[in-house]
Amino acid sequence: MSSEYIKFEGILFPKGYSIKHLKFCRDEFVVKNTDVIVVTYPKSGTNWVIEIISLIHSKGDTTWVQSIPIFERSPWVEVKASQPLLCKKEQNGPRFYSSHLPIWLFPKSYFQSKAKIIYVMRNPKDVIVSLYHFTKVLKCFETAESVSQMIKMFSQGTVPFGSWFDHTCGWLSLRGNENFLILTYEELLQDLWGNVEKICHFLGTKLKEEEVNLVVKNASFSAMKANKMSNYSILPDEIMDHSQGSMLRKGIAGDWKNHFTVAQSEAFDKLFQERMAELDQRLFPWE
Ligand code: PPS
Repeated sequence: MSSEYIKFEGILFPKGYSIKHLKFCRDEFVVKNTDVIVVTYPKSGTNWVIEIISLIHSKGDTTWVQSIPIFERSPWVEVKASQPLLCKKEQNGPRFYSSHLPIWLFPKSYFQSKAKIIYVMRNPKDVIVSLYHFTKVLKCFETAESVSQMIKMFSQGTVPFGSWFDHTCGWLSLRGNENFLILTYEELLQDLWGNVEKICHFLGTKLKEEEVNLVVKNASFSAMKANKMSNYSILPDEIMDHSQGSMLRKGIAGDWKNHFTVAQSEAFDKLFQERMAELDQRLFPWE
């Protein structure tokens, strides 16, 4: 499965990524104090949080989210094609961008900045399922033959962006920093309203109650699925095979129960315990 990926510093990246750009991104990209960055391991709720911060920025108004593609509102810093968007003169508030990079490949300048990072985590078993389905859709990912194969590759870290365990442990080392907010996909599902308020507080944005209501309504799974600027349907067939599924697939917690056998689940739980034992388990509020 990994033969067509590129490798940088031992981490696999999808086809089309550039090692030169990944080096530039780590060593030379200049993070600004005013930047707001959504950082995630893939399939953890990145686009959901981008939609939420876009809507917070426009106080719940949908003009921006319905006119500009989500990947232009918050471009991927590790993708070379994003550079012109990231270098655009700052307009109307902070620069938003996203990243799946592990902390050790992230722009070094961030660590001397006051930029804000929102780190989103999700039950890795649901990440596996989401990733398994998405490998059939996104053409720069190599299609996984089965959930079983995906569990194996994921457990070994031989998937794009490397090991979930290393990614999560690396970024969680920043917990407690005032410019670092941790969210989980499961908590967003349970209480979107409360989490929108939490994000507003983190960003220093004050919204009226009716504006928070609009953010919640317009960032719902159904609203995003219906918005062609947020659902990736505008990407050409060379990039995404829309006949195989979509970015907004199910949008639920616990879909792993429909895909894992009992033995697979137990083995993964054991691995999770081994790799994450030293961290406070309350950081991982999922079943
Ligand atoms: S990516 O490709 O890594 O950027 O994907 P990412 O955005 O991180 O994660 C995709 C999953 O997030 C779900 N999603 C949502 N769930 C609930 N509500 C909303 N609004 C929402 N938006 C995106 C999306 O459906 C993917 O999860 P699965 O389990 O595949 O449905």
